[in-house]
Amino acid sequence: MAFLIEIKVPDVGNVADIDVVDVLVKPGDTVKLEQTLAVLETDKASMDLPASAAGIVQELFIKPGDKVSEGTLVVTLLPSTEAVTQSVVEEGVSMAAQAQPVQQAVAAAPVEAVSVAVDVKTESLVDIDSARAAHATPAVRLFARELGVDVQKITTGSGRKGRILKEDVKNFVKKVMTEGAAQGGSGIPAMPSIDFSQFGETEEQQLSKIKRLTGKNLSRVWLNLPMVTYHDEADITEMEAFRVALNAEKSKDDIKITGLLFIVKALVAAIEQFPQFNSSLSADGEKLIFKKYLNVGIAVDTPNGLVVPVLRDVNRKGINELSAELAEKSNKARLGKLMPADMQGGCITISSLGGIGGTAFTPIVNAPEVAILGVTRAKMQPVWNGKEFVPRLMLPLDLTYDHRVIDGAEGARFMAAVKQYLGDIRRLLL
Ligand code: CAO
Repeated sequence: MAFLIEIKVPDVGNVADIDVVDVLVKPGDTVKLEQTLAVLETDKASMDLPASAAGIVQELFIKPGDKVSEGTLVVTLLPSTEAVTQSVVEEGVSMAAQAQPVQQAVAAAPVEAVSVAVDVKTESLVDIDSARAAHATPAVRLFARELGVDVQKITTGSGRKGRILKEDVKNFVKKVMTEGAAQGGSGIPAMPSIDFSQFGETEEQQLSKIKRLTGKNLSRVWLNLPMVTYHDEADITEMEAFRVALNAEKSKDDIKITGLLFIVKALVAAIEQFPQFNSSLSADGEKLIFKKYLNVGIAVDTPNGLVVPVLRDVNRKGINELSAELAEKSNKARLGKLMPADMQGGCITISSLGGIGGTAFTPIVNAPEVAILGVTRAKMQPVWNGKEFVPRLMLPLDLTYDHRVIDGAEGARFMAAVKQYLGDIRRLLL
């Protein structure tokens, strides 16, 4: 009498009416141990039914579309030495060890059938779309889709027989994020890591928090904004004479008036003529947002790095009031006592290196602002007045702007206005 092995749906954890989405064998097929017989799906997961016995399919009891529960007969197998041997050869020693009890059960059974419950494991989930390729289950695919991951890009899965599990999707995302961060914007290759100690003695120093944050922001702006820097010089001979005279009137304890505040006032007057310099692009790049307030950020060099406190409503304040405000904020900046609110709401920034030197530089726009004015050291220069060379104090100015918002001609006109106000500060009263 031929013995038949009955393979039934095992205990799948109190779930009834499980859908049969695919049946992967037909009568006459030789089934190896662990070969997937069918694919079942609940509303939470998809699972394959691997054969825990080898043999030849005698009869199939399920078809796609059926509903099954624990104990439902799936298939009967005719024991076949060839199938078992094949399983042993192909699956290796561990599989052979699993096959053995089945063989023994078949040999010992005096009756027609031996029931073998199918072992269903979560990690044996298969893809119902392509059960034979069996890379990932629908649940894992859905998870991957939610994260925007193409599962085809995950080349190796850590599940049984290389199947892709949720963990693999998570690891893939981590890897891409890490590489992306190292790679930087626009797919630019990461800088190589170099062991400098091979060339001589070195010492590592942690960057300050400000430097790290500023660095990230500057890189982001550098990569996102098409920036142009326009250079010019303003004749500040009279302005400087006036400033020196004003300071001469002050007592030793009064706050000195710095040339920077005249530049702030000239900038503000020019902005009132060219309001696009007091705007920001909307995040989608479709709209310009014009600001009706006028706050100017001043880049301040501190031991911990660069910070930009904001002078508020500069169009409504006089130079004395602004002098006090700049002194207070730059002191607070150097002592590391600025609050976040002190650095928010800027409309345009001035970066002045004039106290140190320089002839020109290219400052980076403090986005979402659209322009920044760089200032370097004023110096006496011979200037041709039509008849002769005369000594004039010339202040180098560098205007960097976001070219998506400001055209080159607008940038040049704006700078001409700034120069005009600095060249004759009486115009600030007009
Ligand atoms: N030309 C010639 N002399 C200048 C000058 C210029 N453009 N700007 C300043 N000076 C002089 C000042 O008159 C002052 O001279 P006295 O000591 O004789 O009075 C001296 O240089 C020092 O000025 P200061 O830099 O301390 O003061 P400030 O008001 O001009 O600037 C501040 C204030 C806070 C902007 C400045 O101290 C600072 O931190 N600058 C660095 C900003 C920076 O790092 N920018 C780079 C950012 S990277 O994009």
